[in-house]
Amino acid sequence: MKLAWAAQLAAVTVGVALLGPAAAHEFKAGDLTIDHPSSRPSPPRASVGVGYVSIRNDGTEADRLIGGSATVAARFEIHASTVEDGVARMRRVEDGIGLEPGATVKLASGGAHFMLLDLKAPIVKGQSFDGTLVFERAGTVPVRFTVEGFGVATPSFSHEGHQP
Ligand SMILES: [Cu+2]
Repeated sequence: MKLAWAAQLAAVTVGVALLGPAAAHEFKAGDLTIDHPSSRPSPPRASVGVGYVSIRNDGTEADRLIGGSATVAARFEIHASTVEDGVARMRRVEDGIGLEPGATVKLASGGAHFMLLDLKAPIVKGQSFDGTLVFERAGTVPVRFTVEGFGVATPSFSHEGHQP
Protein backbone atom coordinates (compact mmCIF):
# COMPACT_ATOMS: atom_id res chain seq x y z
CA MET A 1 0.00 0.00 0.00
CA LYS A 2 2.73 2.39 0.99
CA LEU A 3 4.75 1.45 -2.10
CA ALA A 4 1.82 2.02 -4.44
CA TRP A 5 1.26 5.44 -2.98
CA ALA A 6 4.91 6.34 -3.39
CA ALA A 7 4.87 5.17 -7.00
CA GLN A 8 1.82 7.26 -7.73
CA LEU A 9 3.38 10.32 -6.12
CA ALA A 10 6.51 9.83 -8.22
CA ALA A 11 4.41 9.59 -11.37
CA VAL A 12 2.63 12.84 -10.53
CA THR A 13 5.93 14.61 -9.84
CA VAL A 14 7.34 13.54 -13.21
CA GLY A 15 4.20 14.74 -14.95
CA VAL A 16 4.45 18.18 -13.41
CA ALA A 17 8.12 18.44 -14.27
CA LEU A 18 7.43 17.68 -17.93
CA LEU A 19 4.49 20.07 -18.17
CA GLY A 20 6.11 23.00 -16.37
CA PRO A 21 6.68 26.03 -18.61
CA ALA A 22 10.36 26.17 -17.68
CA ALA A 23 10.86 22.40 -17.78
CA ALA A 24 14.54 21.69 -17.98
CA HIS A 25 15.86 19.96 -21.04
CA GLU A 26 19.45 19.04 -21.60
CA PHE A 27 21.76 17.71 -24.29
CA LYS A 28 24.95 15.70 -23.88
CA ALA A 29 28.09 15.96 -25.96
CA GLY A 30 30.92 13.92 -24.51
CA ASP A 31 31.79 15.51 -21.17
CA LEU A 32 29.61 18.53 -21.84
CA THR A 33 26.08 18.91 -20.51
CA ILE A 34 24.16 21.56 -22.40
CA ASP A 35 21.32 22.64 -20.17
CA HIS A 36 18.13 24.36 -21.23
CA PRO A 37 18.85 26.24 -24.46
CA SER A 38 16.21 28.98 -24.53
CA SER A 39 15.15 32.07 -26.42
CA ARG A 40 12.84 35.03 -25.83
CA PRO A 41 9.96 36.38 -27.94
CA SER A 42 11.11 38.91 -30.52
CA PRO A 43 9.28 42.24 -30.69
CA PRO A 44 7.16 42.89 -33.81
CA ARG A 45 9.30 43.69 -36.87
CA ALA A 46 12.50 43.05 -34.95
CA SER A 47 15.22 41.41 -37.00
CA VAL A 48 17.17 40.05 -34.07
CA GLY A 49 16.50 37.56 -31.29
CA VAL A 50 18.42 36.27 -28.34
CA GLY A 51 19.45 32.85 -26.99
CA TYR A 52 20.69 31.57 -23.65
CA VAL A 53 22.12 28.31 -22.33
CA SER A 54 24.06 26.79 -19.45
CA ILE A 55 26.99 24.45 -20.20
CA ARG A 56 28.84 22.24 -17.71
CA ASN A 57 32.16 20.60 -18.45
CA ASP A 58 32.59 17.39 -16.44
CA GLY A 59 35.72 16.38 -18.32
CA THR A 60 39.39 16.91 -17.56
CA GLU A 61 40.13 19.02 -20.61
CA ALA A 62 38.94 22.48 -21.51
CA ASP A 63 36.66 23.01 -24.47
CA ARG A 64 35.47 26.17 -26.17
CA LEU A 65 32.06 27.27 -27.41
CA ILE A 66 32.83 28.88 -30.76
CA GLY A 67 29.51 29.24 -32.58
CA GLY A 68 26.17 27.78 -33.48
CA SER A 69 23.07 28.10 -35.60
CA ALA A 70 19.31 28.47 -35.25
CA THR A 71 16.68 27.58 -37.82
CA VAL A 72 14.85 30.88 -37.20
CA ALA A 73 17.82 33.08 -38.05
CA ALA A 74 20.14 33.51 -41.01
CA ARG A 75 23.10 34.35 -38.80
CA PHE A 76 24.21 33.36 -35.31
CA GLU A 77 26.76 35.17 -33.15
CA ILE A 78 28.07 34.91 -29.60
CA HIS A 79 27.90 38.25 -27.78
CA ALA A 80 29.26 39.54 -24.51
CA SER A 81 27.56 42.29 -22.51
CA THR A 82 29.22 44.81 -20.27
CA VAL A 83 27.89 47.79 -18.38
CA GLU A 84 30.05 50.90 -18.63
CA ASP A 85 28.97 54.03 -16.76
CA GLY A 86 25.47 52.57 -16.44
CA VAL A 87 25.15 51.94 -20.17
CA ALA A 88 24.78 48.36 -21.36
CA ARG A 89 26.89 47.53 -24.39
CA MET A 90 27.44 44.34 -26.30
CA ARG A 91 30.10 43.15 -28.63
CA ARG A 92 30.69 40.07 -30.69
CA VAL A 93 32.98 37.48 -29.12
CA GLU A 94 35.28 36.41 -31.94
CA ASP A 95 37.25 33.72 -30.12
CA GLY A 96 34.37 32.02 -28.32
CA ILE A 97 33.80 31.24 -24.65
CA GLY A 98 36.15 28.98 -22.70
CA LEU A 99 34.71 25.95 -20.86
CA GLU A 100 37.15 24.95 -18.14
CA PRO A 101 37.06 21.45 -16.57
CA GLY A 102 34.59 21.33 -13.67
CA ALA A 103 33.10 24.70 -14.53
CA THR A 104 29.58 25.71 -15.51
CA VAL A 105 29.22 28.61 -17.91
CA LYS A 106 25.88 30.39 -18.05
CA LEU A 107 24.74 32.60 -20.88
CA ALA A 108 21.92 34.64 -19.36
CA SER A 109 20.08 37.94 -19.57
CA GLY A 110 22.45 40.83 -18.97
CA GLY A 111 25.52 38.76 -19.77
CA ALA A 112 26.89 36.70 -22.62
CA HIS A 113 24.21 35.55 -25.05
CA PHE A 114 23.57 34.22 -28.51
CA MET A 115 22.48 36.84 -31.00
CA LEU A 116 20.12 35.50 -33.65
CA LEU A 117 20.40 37.84 -36.62
CA ASP A 118 18.25 38.33 -39.73
CA LEU A 119 15.24 36.49 -38.31
CA LYS A 120 13.21 34.61 -40.89
CA ALA A 121 10.07 34.80 -38.74
CA PRO A 122 9.16 36.25 -35.35
CA ILE A 123 10.18 34.18 -32.33
CA VAL A 124 6.98 33.35 -30.45
CA LYS A 125 6.60 32.45 -26.79
CA GLY A 126 5.72 28.81 -26.19
CA GLN A 127 7.26 27.61 -29.43
CA SER A 128 10.65 25.98 -29.88
CA PHE A 129 13.16 25.72 -32.70
CA ASP A 130 16.15 23.60 -33.65
CA GLY A 131 19.71 24.75 -33.66
CA THR A 132 23.27 23.67 -33.11
CA LEU A 133 26.10 24.66 -30.82
CA VAL A 134 29.64 24.33 -32.11
CA PHE A 135 32.53 23.45 -29.82
CA GLU A 136 36.24 23.29 -30.53
CA ARG A 137 36.57 19.73 -29.20
CA ALA A 138 33.01 18.35 -28.96
CA GLY A 139 32.16 19.52 -32.50
CA THR A 140 28.69 20.43 -33.71
CA VAL A 141 25.89 19.44 -31.32
CA PRO A 142 22.18 19.55 -32.27
CA VAL A 143 20.01 21.27 -29.64
CA ARG A 144 16.50 22.63 -29.34
CA PHE A 145 15.72 26.11 -28.04
CA THR A 146 12.50 26.69 -26.10
CA VAL A 147 10.96 30.16 -26.25
CA GLU A 148 10.07 31.54 -22.84
CA GLY A 149 8.54 34.76 -21.61
CA PHE A 150 10.69 37.41 -20.07
CA GLY A 151 9.63 36.36 -16.56
CA VAL A 152 9.60 38.62 -13.56
CA ALA A 153 12.99 40.18 -14.07
CA THR A 154 13.14 42.99 -16.61
CA PRO A 155 16.00 42.51 -19.05
CA SER A 156 18.80 44.95 -18.29
CA PHE A 157 19.02 46.00 -21.91
CA SER A 158 16.88 45.80 -25.02
CA HIS A 159 17.96 44.03 -28.16
CA GLU A 160 15.71 46.23 -30.23
CA GLY A 161 17.63 48.38 -32.65
CA HIS A 162 20.78 46.43 -31.95
CA GLN A 163 23.11 46.70 -34.89
CA PRO A 164 25.74 43.97 -35.26
CU1 LIG B 1 23.70 40.93 -28.63
